[in-house]
Amino acid sequence: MNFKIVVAALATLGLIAAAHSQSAMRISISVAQNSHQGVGIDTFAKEVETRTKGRIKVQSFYSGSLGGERESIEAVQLGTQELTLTSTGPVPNFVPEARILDVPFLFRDKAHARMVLDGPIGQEMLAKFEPKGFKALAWAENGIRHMTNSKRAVNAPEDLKGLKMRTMENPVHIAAYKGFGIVTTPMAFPEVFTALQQGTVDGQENPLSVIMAAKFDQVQKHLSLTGHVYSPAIFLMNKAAFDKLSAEDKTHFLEAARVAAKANRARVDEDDAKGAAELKAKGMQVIEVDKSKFVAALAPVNAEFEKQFGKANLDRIRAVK
Ligand code: EAX
Repeated sequence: MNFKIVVAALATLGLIAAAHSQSAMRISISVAQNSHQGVGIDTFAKEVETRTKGRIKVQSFYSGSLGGERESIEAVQLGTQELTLTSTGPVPNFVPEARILDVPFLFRDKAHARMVLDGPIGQEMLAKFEPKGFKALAWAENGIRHMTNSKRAVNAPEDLKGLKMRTMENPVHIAAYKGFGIVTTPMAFPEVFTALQQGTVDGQENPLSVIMAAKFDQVQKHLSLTGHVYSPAIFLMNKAAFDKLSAEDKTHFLEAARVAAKANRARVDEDDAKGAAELKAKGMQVIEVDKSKFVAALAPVNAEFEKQFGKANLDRIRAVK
């Protein structure tokens, strides 16, 4: 046999073996693929693959198939999973400084929140993840949260008293919702549909994007457009996995996350534009509320938050225009 051919054949085999041994990185979300977060991670995976000319592949996992958000963040911190896109719900358990972003009625609207997150305040916050074992690639968006339940129409804050609601595992949300008189039950997202279906809890709160993606209309009757809190999302990567990348690939990952966040936010806007009508068509009662009453009901809790987070820090966020 011609020696050169053997060498060429072995080299080819070697290349194939090398290509195969380079397993894909993993990224997860807790909601379904057909969602604002699905668009986010699918765009990210595609962008990484294109920008690295196929050298690096990212495989997407949806619907909490790798675990809920807290478990995914833990896995990314440990490095058993490279990446996740998560709401900031469980993030304060890892990076306490991020709590301030979950304060109810802090942001005027999505545009305000995006400006804060993409500006100096948000970028300073991303850096706080590094000492905890994460590379925070970019802010993305979960959306503005509204309340649903199966018990009664919630028109005013008084109607919330005694409602048993699932909350995220987030200390700021829990404190605030207790302030409304809600009986709070923190729970990981993958368990929520069944808990609502079985009546373990009466309600939950989430952006329209999540309510639609999770089909909560099948198990919840009343939707109140409370818009009580903005819910950021974040692309997190295991820090060691990021540090191992070449300088060029690091840029590719950061750029991919930025492009993905844009696609994710665009889908949130689409969902917000059509969500109320779509959920109504599916049988939900959609209630426009007087938001100022809900803001007023939280005044005592907000005074607490001002003490806890510092009025100057909250004002710095409020002042962004
Ligand atoms: O990130 O847990 C939640 O309610 C989150 O909003 C949801 O998993 C999407």
